[in-house]
Amino acid sequence: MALLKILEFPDPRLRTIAEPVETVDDEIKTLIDDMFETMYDAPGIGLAATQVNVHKRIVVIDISEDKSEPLVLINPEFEVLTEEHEQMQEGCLSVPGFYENVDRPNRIRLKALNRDGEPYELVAEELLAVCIQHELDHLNGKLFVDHISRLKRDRIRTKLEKKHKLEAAQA
Ligand code: QAP
Ligand code: CO
Repeated sequence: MALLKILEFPDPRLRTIAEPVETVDDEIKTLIDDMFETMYDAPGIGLAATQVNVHKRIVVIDISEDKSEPLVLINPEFEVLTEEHEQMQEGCLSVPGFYENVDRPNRIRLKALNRDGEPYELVAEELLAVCIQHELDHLNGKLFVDHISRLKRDRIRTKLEKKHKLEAAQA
């Protein structure tokens, strides 16, 4: 197992559109295991392969308190099941230290493949629904900061660019 390096906003590689997985082989399974280790270490509740600079349609999620509900999403798709929206404060491992409210549909149906490459479906609500939509955005090169005002996004960009300059100077 290995901890992977997480790309941070405004890294342009986060804008890459991920490619579908053709076969769930050992290489993909190792990547999934490393993504879980990286997410739990952070700690976080969701991580997309895009964030670790692998541009394949793979997401890992665990919204439980005790790492007991790992969810693997390969080639995920969702449909919105309600007009109702949820406003939730979102964060992101690729936007460390910043949290903003985002509006999203609060009930969706997910279709994906699991770690064994088998198809499954589930209906998700509230935090899980929000988390799935947030992570699927990553696979399409989108970030939660794209859902907030330009002013807020630009402030976050400036602060993170400063942090990255400091980190580079210390390296
Ligand atoms: C996406 O985000 C999410 O800023 C997953 O310093 C978040 O796991 C969906 C994290 C909230 C819905 C609601 C963020 C860790 C983790 C940080 C995460 C940080 C350390 C974010
Ligand atoms: Co994120």
